[in-house]
Amino acid sequence: MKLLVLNGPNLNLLGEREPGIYGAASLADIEAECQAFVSTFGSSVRFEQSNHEGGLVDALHGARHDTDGVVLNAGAYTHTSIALRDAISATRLPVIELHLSNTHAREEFRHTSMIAAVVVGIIQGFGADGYPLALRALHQHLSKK
Ligand code: CA2
Repeated sequence: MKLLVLNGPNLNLLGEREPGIYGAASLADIEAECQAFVSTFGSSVRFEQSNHEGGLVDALHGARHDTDGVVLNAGAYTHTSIALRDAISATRLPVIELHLSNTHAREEFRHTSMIAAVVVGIIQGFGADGYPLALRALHQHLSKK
């Protein structure tokens, strides 16, 4: 299976700031762990990150012909982006929504997800461990199709 991990705005700064909320691992650390993890079940994974809403939409469009499924941490666009929701619906890619933090334990404006209704499922609150958890969930989901 060909999988994509797509990260949104500011997640390129992971490990540099706010370790109390987002943990100490950098995006490169997370990518290395994901790479090792998916190789245990014979899949491949690639990674993209964009700080721009349109960049995330483009990445989903670009994935639609050669990718089986996506783990998406859309960052703050989770709470605002109808364009991202439409892109998930339009591409019909199976997407697992992921958050490092438990957004429901945080500010009210983080309690709403614009994409929740069009994703397969959501993993949040487990820090960087959420990435391999989400890849496992995506793999299981795709295996049943
Ligand atoms: O918990 C998550 O993974 C979030 O998607 C992270 C977003 C936030 O807007 C969402 O509500 C929940 C923010 C990512 C910011 O990343 C930073 C990384 C290092 C330092 C500061 C911010």
